[in-house]
Amino acid sequence: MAELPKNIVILTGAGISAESGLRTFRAEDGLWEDHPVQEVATPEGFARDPDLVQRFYDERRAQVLAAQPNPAHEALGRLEREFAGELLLVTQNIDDLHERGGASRVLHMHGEALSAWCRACDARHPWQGTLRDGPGCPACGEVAMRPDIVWFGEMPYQMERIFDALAGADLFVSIGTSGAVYPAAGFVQQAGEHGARTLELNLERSAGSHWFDETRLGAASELVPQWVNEVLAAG
Ligand code: BJW
Repeated sequence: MAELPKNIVILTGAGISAESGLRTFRAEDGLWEDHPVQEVATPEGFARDPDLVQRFYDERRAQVLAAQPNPAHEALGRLEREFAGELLLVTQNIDDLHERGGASRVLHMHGEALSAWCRACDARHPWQGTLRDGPGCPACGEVAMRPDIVWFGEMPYQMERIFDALAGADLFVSIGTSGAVYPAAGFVQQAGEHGARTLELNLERSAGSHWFDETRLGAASELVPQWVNEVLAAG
């Protein structure tokens, strides 16, 4: 390890949940194979065929509920409990495996599979069942619930808080993401411009790999516990 970090921002992507059995997006067996992205992950796709999109996310919700956290999630939970400095865990993932791995302060910038959003009254509700049969909103009763997911063309959640954290970080760590989707793909540059050291942990080099000070290649379940041990041992 170089200098002892005091303020860490971590960004995770689908790769950290791959070893929990949740498929990544851009791998050969990626989710988008059966469903072109325009069909299931845009507001226009939802307007065109809401039943297809609700069915797609009903299935994703069931997969999330059946999955278990792996050693990478658990290591980040341990880091949150034991690291003495500032820590922000930002995930692009819609699963709750970070929380079940022991992290309590997780920012889901692309939304959550286990949450539903009422377009009529803007309320969000924890949701484990189907949305396909058009349930009424528990708050206002309207039948206007959609998955609480950030689709292409929509604004990710809590960007201001994330940009503030990136500006104050002295270490930015990106785990299991291809760097193909913005604004998350640009976080490494933003953190670097503010003077943070930048580290990538991924199975293969991401699209923005050249922006990182250091890249470690391998499975998240091995690299993440190893890195967490280093940070905690240094502190
Ligand atoms: C392992 C591993 C193991 C595997 N261990 N590693 C042109 C230029 C720039 C931007 C745009 C553009 N045209 C359009 C845009 C904007 C657009 C965008 O980025 N499009 C790109 C396609 C270019 N972005 C948006 O529309 C976003 N909104 C936006 O920009 O608003 C305006 C704005 C302006 C200013 C500031 C802020 C905002 C919204 C993006 C919403 C993304 N939504 C999705 C789907 C919803 C969630 C869901 O259904 O699950 O989110 S898309 C999908 O991609 C999902 C993911 O969160 C996201 C990122 O994917 P991720 O996590 O990187 O997964 P993979 O599969 O790509 O990579 C996995 C990696 O893991 C791989 O590298 C593997 O090697 C690795 N791996 N096993 C370690 N065991």
